Amino acid sequence: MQLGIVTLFPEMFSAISEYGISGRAVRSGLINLEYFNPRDYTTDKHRTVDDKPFGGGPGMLMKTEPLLASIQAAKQALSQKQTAGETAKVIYLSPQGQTLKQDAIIELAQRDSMIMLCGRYQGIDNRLLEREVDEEWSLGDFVISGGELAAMALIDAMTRFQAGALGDEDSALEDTFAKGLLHSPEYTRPQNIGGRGVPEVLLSGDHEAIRRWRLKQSLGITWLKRPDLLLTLPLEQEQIDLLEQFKQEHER
Ligand code: 9D3
Repeated sequence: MQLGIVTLFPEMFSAISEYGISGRAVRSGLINLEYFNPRDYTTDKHRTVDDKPFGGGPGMLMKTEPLLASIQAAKQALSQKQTAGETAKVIYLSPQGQTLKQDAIIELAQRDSMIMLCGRYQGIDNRLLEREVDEEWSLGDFVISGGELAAMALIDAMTRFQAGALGDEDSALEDTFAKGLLHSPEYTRPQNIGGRGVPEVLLSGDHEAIRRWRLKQSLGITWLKRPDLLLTLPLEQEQIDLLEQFKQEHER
């Protein structure tokens, strides 16, 4: 997957390009990151990347010409690497975008390339957005200071769906949310922590009993912590029965 990233702070992306699963995917060439810094496309002595909003008010906007030039450079660079017809869409990370959910991540992760536009300051001239942006995505209803952390979260989440990015022990589709439920609790050594043991079934070696216990915990914890997730999820009869058992045990 080829990613063009338009950002004033390319160094921030070392958080994903140098560490963990995404770091390995970048080192192995599964993910290719190319940065386009508007500061490199300035023409004035001070390399200015911000500008005042028409109409006044606090704060600055991103300066338009260097931003446009960096988007154009990203489009050109990605089109040269493109094998088939699919052209890279421009994705704008913004609090006004659609909220990213796991189903959107799975769809986005299938693409060969995209350009991510990371905003800073109070934002970007609306005409540039209308002309250049194909899709707008948000992390959720809270304020962060720019698009970079959102782009990194998106890249990390998409990397998990690139064939060969995960080890055998880790499956993107088995993950929390992939099945629509929260995960059951996990335990490791030591077997006793401050007088608290490990649920006996996990020590039993009875794989079918363990599967049912984990499924019951998943359903119960989802019911307790994220009941909204259960409202639209079609449950099989086994799941209905296990959740009913959990609720009865929870009452006592
Ligand atoms: C508080 C400032 N806001 C009113 C003037 C506007 C505003 C401008 C720039 C709010 C946030 C930002 C920077 N945020 C992002 O670029 C961003 C973001 C976010 O803030 N929340 C959730 N997802 C995202 S994706 C990009």
